Amino acid sequence: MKKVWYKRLHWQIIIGLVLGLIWGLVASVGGFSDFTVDYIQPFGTIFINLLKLIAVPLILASLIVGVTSLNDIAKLSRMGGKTIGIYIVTTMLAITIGLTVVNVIQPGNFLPVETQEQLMSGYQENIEGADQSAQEVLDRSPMSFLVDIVPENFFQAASDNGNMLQVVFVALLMGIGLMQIPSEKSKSLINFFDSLNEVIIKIVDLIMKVAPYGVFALMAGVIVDLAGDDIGQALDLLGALFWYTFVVILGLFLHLMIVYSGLFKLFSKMKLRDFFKAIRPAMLLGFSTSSSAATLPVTMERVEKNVGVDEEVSSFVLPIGATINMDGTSLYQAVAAVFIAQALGMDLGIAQQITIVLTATLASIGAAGVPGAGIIMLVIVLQAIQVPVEGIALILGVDRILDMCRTAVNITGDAAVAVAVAHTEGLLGEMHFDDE
Ligand code: DAS
Repeated sequence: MKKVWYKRLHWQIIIGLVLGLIWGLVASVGGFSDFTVDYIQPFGTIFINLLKLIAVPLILASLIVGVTSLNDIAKLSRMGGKTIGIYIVTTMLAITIGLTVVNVIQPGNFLPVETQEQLMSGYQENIEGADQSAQEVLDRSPMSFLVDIVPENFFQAASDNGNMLQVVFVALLMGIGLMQIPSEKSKSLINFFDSLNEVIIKIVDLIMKVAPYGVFALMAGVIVDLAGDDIGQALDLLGALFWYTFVVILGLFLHLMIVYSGLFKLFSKMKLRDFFKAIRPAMLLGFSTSSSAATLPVTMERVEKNVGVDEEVSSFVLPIGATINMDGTSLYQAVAAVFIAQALGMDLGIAQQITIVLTATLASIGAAGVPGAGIIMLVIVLQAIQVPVEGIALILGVDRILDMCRTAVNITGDAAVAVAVAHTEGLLGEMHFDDE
């Protein structure tokens, strides 16, 4: 039975966002800010802690499964190598577009400096070496980021939430190690991580069910924290969030127009307009479900029947793409990381921006094709550039709207790569449209 609109999770999250904003503003002028800070904001902290809790096992399991599956793909055929290569290139181009747009428009700097300082002071204790100023931490030698990636002992990485990149490093090492041993020996361990990955994705699903309440509490808390002295600061944050949302959507639009039309000019001479017309139902389903995995059957049907990609290519490229190729998510993570740093008054140097390219690429490979996966993996990127993960509270309210947009782009990217691979394999047929 079709769910009534307000029963759908993304509408519930948007309702949570709006009610949280209203509560925060009314509490500030109505004099019950303390009640909000003492009894409502903690639920927002719990939600953030849930995201941090799940990040380590999600990264470990999904990256190990992702890396070992990349190995199978590359081994399987020349098509595998081509597919992975184009996935990585389009993902890095997406991140570069995101970084360019967010550094040019600088949405976080729409916040007055005193607001940025107030926000940062709230998170200061979470920066390594709390007595150091945030900028001093960032100004440490660029090599310190590299040194911090390698944990001193195998299990410290998983336990020490201080540096998620260590978890990534351990996961990559495990994946590479697993590829070096005979498959009869590695199969059981890979199956273990595969099952763990499934369990974690179910837990992500459960966490997302409480997202409306978490978003309500976070937004109420953020507004009260900011508006404590002056409601104008809360309104400044809303203004900055508007520009942040605009930057993400602009970046996603530019990526669609520039990267995929460039890909078709190189590999298929297909018109972008026709391509979008052929896969529009899949894009819309991805937008409304915020899940690449849930949309996969429709993506495959549209790519095969309407775009003309042979099943031999689509049945190979699309399932992998739904799992490890997320151009929209990687672009969003780059923008979100820089926006949070800007909003906290932190100037990121070139070393941190390069770190974002690398970690957002990995984070998007590790992100599962389910609602909310992208913001959980954003934890890696923030930890890598030493921006307080609590800054996620600033953007969580609008995350679901952006999840819908970035998922639609993720799906489009998978389909575009399927066209490119099919063309080079001589397996791209005629297009068919519904009105034909
Ligand atoms: N919702 C994820 C997907 O299905 C993307 C994300 O969360 O960033 O692609």
